[in-house]
Amino acid sequence: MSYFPDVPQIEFEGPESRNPLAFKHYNPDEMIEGQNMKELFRFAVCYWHTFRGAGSDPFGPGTMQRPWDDGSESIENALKRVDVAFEFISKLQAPCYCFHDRDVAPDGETLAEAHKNFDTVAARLKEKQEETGIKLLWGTANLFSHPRYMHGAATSCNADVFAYASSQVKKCLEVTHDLGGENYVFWGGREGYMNLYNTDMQRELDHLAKFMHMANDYAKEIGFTGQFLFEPKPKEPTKHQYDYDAAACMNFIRNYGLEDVVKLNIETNHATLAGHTMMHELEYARIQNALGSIDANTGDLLLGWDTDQFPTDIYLTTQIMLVLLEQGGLKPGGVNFDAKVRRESFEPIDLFHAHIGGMDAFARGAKIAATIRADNALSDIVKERYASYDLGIGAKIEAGEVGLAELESYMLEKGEVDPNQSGRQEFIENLVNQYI
Ligand code: XUL
Ligand code: CO
Repeated sequence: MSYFPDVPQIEFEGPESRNPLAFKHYNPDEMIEGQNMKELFRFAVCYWHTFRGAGSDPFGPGTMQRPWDDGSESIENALKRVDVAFEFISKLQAPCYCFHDRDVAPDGETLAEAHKNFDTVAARLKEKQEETGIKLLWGTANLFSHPRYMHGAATSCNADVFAYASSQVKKCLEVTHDLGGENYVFWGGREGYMNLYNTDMQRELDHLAKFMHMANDYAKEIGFTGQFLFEPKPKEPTKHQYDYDAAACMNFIRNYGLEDVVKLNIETNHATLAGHTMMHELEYARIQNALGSIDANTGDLLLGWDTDQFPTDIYLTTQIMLVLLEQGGLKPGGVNFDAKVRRESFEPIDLFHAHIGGMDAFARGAKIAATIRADNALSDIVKERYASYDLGIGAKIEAGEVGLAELESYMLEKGEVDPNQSGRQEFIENLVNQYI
């Protein structure tokens, strides 16, 4: 039984191919800086947008045609979706997938029923993983959709909600562990606030830290050695999310002694909502040894909300890959397409076009970034720009050999600084264009 009978296995055909159902640049076996593309990207398909997204927006209901889905919350429907998902992911040659507990399995009237549903569907997921070799990049618990989470989960003012969220995470950690998940994500859903008049920020942050330590203790207890990841996001749904950006997350992580426990899952459109570029967020995380994984998508500068579009911009993927290659890849993390097809792209085939385009955009970005790096085109410029710190007074500053008094004597004797050099911004932008 095939759910995509008209779609063949998607293969690499090369840049000259005009086949929309073929890769032009993503070639799983092609080597980039010593790793094949499959291992370099570790592409993941996300369950929520791809298999649960119906295409609704604030102005109207869903538009998606998903002939296999009867729209119900039955176990049968959920199990059938697993078969659809694994056929899709296999045909796409994506090595991994990601889920929230409530994407894959129906919620229950009670927590016990929800756990039971999750177990039933997880058993099918496991079977399919074994059959296809597809791996779970990360699991996560949905601690934001159900109305009980209206005030947040770990930062809710209601202690019972904290307890419910903890139970959900406990279960989801167990299932993720059982499915061999390599990471576990905490996106802070509704962990934030709308108004400080009714909010005890200190208490909420302390609670969030307690929650993370409990999760870590439990992960150790069950032998889950996967990487914990925070996913920064500045706004949506709350006005101010606690995990605003990589810097805010790092401060929280250090403040509460979680630096050996949590890294970051950086998402493109979350970076731009925070007023940063993706490259900024990635580099900020990388230099602190906290870049764990990425959620690949893009926003729309004119719309300005979290549109979760598929990434097709080669400049964007080139910038991302410059940072990822500098780090030597993301393992055990990967590139998860937290992206959805547009509401107007309602046919199943659009799911293939979207993912193929995203994978090709990353492959192309990687090839461009690798050439820039092989030529030392940017690194030579950067090295040269800071050369004054390699010798003389700069070297002494870096080595901690001088203080303000020595620097004053140095400058009193010298009188004026060596002339500044041009930053050559336009020259460098032109140079990058030569590689694109
Ligand atoms: C929300 C978002 C989530 C997380 C997982 O903006 O990105 O889908 O990736 O909870
Ligand atoms: Co995300």
